[in-house]
Amino acid sequence: MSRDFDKTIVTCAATGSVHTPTLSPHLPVTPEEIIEHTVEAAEAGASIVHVHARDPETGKPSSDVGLYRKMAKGIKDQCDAIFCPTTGGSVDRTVEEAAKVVSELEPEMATCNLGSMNFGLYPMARRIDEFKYDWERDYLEGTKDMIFANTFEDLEKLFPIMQEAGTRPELECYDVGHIYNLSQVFRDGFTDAPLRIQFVMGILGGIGTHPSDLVHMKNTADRLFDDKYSWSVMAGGRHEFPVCSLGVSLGGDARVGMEDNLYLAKGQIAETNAQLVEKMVRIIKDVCGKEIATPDEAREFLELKGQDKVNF
Ligand code: KMH
Ligand code: ZN
Repeated sequence: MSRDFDKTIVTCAATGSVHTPTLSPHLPVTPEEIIEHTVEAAEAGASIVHVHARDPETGKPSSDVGLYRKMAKGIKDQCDAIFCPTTGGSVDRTVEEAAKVVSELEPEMATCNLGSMNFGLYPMARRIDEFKYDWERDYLEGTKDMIFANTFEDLEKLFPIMQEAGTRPELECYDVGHIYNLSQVFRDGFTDAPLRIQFVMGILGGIGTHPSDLVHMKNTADRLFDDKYSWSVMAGGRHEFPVCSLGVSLGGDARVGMEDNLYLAKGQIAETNAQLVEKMVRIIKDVCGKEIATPDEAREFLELKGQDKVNF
């Protein structure tokens, strides 16, 4: 992939649906907390903010579009970061439920997951003796017998909804097969260039976090999509910073945040998402020698419709 744009786009994924509140007392849960974390992350250099909703009382992942609308508005009132909600984060919702955030809010970007897979969160439950909320243990342990389903039929439903809303999909590829799945739906005309891929590394059920894993993902996408795509990378847990640093060195963009990783360093829990973004920004500037893209620079590069065309 050739890339004229030489700045790096940082995404902050502030809360997600992988971690549960007991794993970090700092995980933002209410719309107000998520807004505060993402606005601070944007001030620290994130030009895209990726958001999941959680039940404000219990912290459980939620598909309530009202919560998404509240967060989207709150973030837009305070900063110009690109709002990119999930369409797949919670494992137990249908494609129709997940797509409502797109058809109702018409955001500039939203995620789109490219394949079905195991999604094992259950090892995290072993670290905890006592959970804060009743749902957490079952939620994590239940992933031992759970399939994260994103079938071709689901994709063929989701892409037209995105197209209709003018929302650019952020194409989540958790393994090499997902890149081939994307190639199929791209050739079938369900989504257009420029493609924006997120390489998701280190989910139990997907590809690992070894440097050669990332190089293999990139080489495969280069071969299949050449200059029709750009990419960002994220990695779970302690692999976040090493893998993102490699990704930026290879010409990609980086995603950090509490959705993927709760620690700034071994034994040092992050208190805010902005701290994770600040660390990534330092690495990008000081180690990789690159500059950080502003939200408007990211919009132009990713060919987004603009903040004035969203419905929130
Ligand atoms: N939860 C991450 C592993 C999404 O939200 O649709 C990937 C993700 C996908 O962020
Ligand atoms: Zn997500």
